[in-house]
Amino acid sequence: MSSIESVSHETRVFQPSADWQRSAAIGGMDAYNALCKEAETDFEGFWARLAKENLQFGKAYDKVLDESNAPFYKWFTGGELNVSANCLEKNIEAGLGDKVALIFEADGGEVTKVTYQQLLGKVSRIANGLKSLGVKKGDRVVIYMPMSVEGIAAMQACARIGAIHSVVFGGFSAKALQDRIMDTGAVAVFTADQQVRGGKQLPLKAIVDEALAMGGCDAVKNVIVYKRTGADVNMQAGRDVYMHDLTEKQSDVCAPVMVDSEHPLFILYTSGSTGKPKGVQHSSAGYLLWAALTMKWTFDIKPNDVFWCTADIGWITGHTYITYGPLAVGATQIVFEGVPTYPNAGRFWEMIQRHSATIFYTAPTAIRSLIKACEADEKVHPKSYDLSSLRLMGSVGEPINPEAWMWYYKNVGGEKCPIVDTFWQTETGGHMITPLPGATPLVPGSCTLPLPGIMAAVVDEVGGDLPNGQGGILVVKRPWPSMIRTIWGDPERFKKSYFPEELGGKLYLAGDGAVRDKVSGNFTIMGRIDDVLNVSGHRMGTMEIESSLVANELVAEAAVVGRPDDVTGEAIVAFVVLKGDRPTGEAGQKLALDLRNWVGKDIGPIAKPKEIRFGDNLPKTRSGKIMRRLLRSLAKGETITQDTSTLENPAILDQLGKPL
Ligand code: 6R9
Repeated sequence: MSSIESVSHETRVFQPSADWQRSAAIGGMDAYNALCKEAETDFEGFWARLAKENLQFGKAYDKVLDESNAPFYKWFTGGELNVSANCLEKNIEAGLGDKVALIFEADGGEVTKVTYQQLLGKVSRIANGLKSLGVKKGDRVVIYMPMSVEGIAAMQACARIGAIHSVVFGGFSAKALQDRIMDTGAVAVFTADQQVRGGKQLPLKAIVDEALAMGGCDAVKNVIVYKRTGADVNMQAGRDVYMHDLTEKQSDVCAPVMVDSEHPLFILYTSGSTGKPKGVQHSSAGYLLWAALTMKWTFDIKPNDVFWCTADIGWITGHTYITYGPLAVGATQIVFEGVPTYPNAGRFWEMIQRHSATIFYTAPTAIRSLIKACEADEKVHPKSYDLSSLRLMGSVGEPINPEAWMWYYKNVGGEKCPIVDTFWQTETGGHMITPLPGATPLVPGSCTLPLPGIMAAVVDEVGGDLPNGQGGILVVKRPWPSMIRTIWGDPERFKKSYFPEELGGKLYLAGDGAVRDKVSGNFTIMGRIDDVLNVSGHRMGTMEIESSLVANELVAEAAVVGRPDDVTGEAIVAFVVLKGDRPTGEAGQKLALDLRNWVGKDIGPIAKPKEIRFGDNLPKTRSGKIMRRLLRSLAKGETITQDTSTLENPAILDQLGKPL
């Protein structure tokens, strides 16, 4: 793996084949350039045309883009639609009722197929069930569920009645769940008795009980429990109901509730640079338009494709490229409950073979861990499987290093499948910068060019354009339909976080650094410029983890930084000052373990620091600011060559430089 980090200057370029150029939704750079031109010359006309081709409105909109209250942009105002009807009835009316929508594969390997007609029935019964509990348009519903047909159907059911869902990833703790239930003011929570991953059962309902018992969740009237394993769980009379009991007596017809184009479809929490996660609010029409369109443009989705996005519905990738995008375009997709390494690290390849997947979309961290696994065991190497059904592959969540890209290209794609390295964010709703498989020359490690209509740019600290070749701040200069609308309950924070005055107040600040290639103009993402880490493709705020650590009664102060990691991209390293004496040896190891588990319990296992070091103090400037750049060097094991003259206490560096 060491060779992977050593490649820095990328000269390899892979041109789209003639076949791809002929058959793709956007075939060739001329077609791409023409679309970009159309967006530049008639911005609103461009989006109006695409909305007409991709969305079914119940009531026509009056205005494409309302900028009167910028940066609170509004799209397709005055229009009404239903997102679930756009994903279900629309396809059934087009003759796809018997087409398989979902191929669900359980952790243990059992396969269930659900057609569009069947899915409509399921969604409608859940929607009617919600209505029978009194849930109505605009109410918030938290979904804390495993990867399942029921999880997707619950999201669609909310959309059907205009309830706003907020999915919380099944790996988050009771505390994190409680925070989100309180912040949204949810009236109902969907969960399962247990979640099954890698052959292990994990409690979900018990965690919901714990979250609700913490208080502050009085708005929750009902907990709807999907029976996944049949394990014994506590059911509180009058509050808790099994999903099958709620839905089996319901009609499978439920008229979709029309909502305004701007009606919030969902709230999804993500980490920012302060301690409190942000509830990213998305719209209905604009969001759905981009979900559908990027399925066509980036993934070139065709009627016979078998699409597979390996994300969890608890993340934005699972929202846009499982629950909404593939269904909006009438695709067949694989939904997977388990993990890539169970029963062995060949699971992904075996599933591609079993279901003849044609489009495969996963994260660099998964690829890197599978490279390691197959280096150790030939049997789980992709070459031991028939992957010839694949025609296109994608990557998302973090930068993909060129060597992992090459391995994916050669060993999984057989050197014939383009890779779309899709840069985007929870806030952007869908892809922003990505190659198009029939047009863009591919460069390993670069997400290449913005999609048509996305005015991405690299600027300096005051918002001035930078020339290609010069690294800077990634921004988007014009609004786009699927952009974040606000932070739930905190419009001021929305403005400050994403449209900062320092940049002039009009540019969308992505939070990443980027550089464009001098010749091609290709973008390469250089990582976050704020205090956000990317661990296995999951965003974690350093402040969030620090707050958790200092909430422990033994901890006086904590600083968290990221360190490059072969498999997870970044690893969390925490520097901790205790209220009592600094422990060493075994006592130190023991306390480090306790604190890791503390954070795991407080936020969730994904937030556990990989390493903890104890010090008598932290390196601070004379004004008391923690010098994180020094801590980053120490975490990497580098000798400090930076200027430390502004440091209050230089001796501390020795102490913090050594692992426990
Ligand atoms: C979709 C998703 C967003 C952050 C983003 C950036 C990083 C995502 C990337 C990428 C380089 C890519 N990121 N895709 N960096 N190349 N193709 O991951 O959303 O969880 O909100 O994370 O992830 O740093 O700002 P989210």
